[in-house]
Amino acid sequence: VALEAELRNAIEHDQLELFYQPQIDLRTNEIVGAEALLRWNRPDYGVVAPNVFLGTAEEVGLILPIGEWVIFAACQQAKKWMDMGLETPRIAVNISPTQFRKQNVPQLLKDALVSCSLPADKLEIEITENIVLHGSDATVRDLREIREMGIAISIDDFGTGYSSLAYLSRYSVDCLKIDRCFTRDMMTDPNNTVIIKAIVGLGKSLDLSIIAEGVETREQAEYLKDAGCEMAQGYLFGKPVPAEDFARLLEEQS
Ligand code: G
Ligand code: G
Ligand code: MN
Ligand code: NA
Repeated sequence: VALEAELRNAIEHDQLELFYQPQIDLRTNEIVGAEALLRWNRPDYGVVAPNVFLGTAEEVGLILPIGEWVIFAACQQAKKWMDMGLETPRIAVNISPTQFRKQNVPQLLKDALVSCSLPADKLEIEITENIVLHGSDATVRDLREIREMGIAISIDDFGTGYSSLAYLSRYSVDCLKIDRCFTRDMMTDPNNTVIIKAIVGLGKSLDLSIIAEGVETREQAEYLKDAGCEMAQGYLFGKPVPAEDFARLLEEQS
């Protein structure tokens, strides 16, 4: 209950912030995307990571106002970078299954794009397989509508969910994000390299792009590139950083 009250307070008092982590094209080493990751600047505690408070936020329904805030904040930021003349990549925001169940996500995204005058191709959403596992017809319609707007859809933590692969043909998605757990042990566990190659092959045959998460070493990046993986995200290329720091990364490459 204490956390809930403070979390309400956090929204009202501007304590939420988005950090941005670069997504890299493995062939050109250019930044081609950014994942927006939520942080809570909690007075007396410092920066709090989302897994500390998003569970509670889900339970008490605060994920809805927080999720709305995230969408608008990311769109505002992307527009700001564009107005600064920076070559602005697509920004990916995480959307939880609860948001899809309880909110009109397509409408929210549309409102955010319009109010920020942001082109749809600058926005991407990340959803998990669990969204599609119990996917109602309404979810199918929502995802289709979002994609028809020109917003890209990624499957986050791909390979860790419990859903069948059938949804990949039923739902139109653009990108699979290979979960960090496969990248982490890939140089020591041959099973993981087999899984990575399988995901890349699946992506190619379904015409989806593939990004590997949690890339921490050159060796991993080289291996992924050779396996046909196009993009990567991870500490090797950059940790999630505040917007001003991310703008500096964009300046460096333009
Ligand atoms: O930034 P970090 O690696 O600590 O994020 C931990 C988890 O929190 C990740 O699984 C990420 O998807 C999730 N997360 C981060 N930001 C958001 C957000 O804005 N909304 C939702 N729903 N999840 C987020
Ligand atoms: O579930 P999701 O992919 O949205 O979570 C992203 C989380 O992974 C963020 O909390 C981010 O800080 C973390 N992360 C991003 N890159 C790396 C990495 O290279 N290594 C590790 N250990 N964590 C990472
Ligand atoms: Mn994510
Ligand atoms: Na992930």
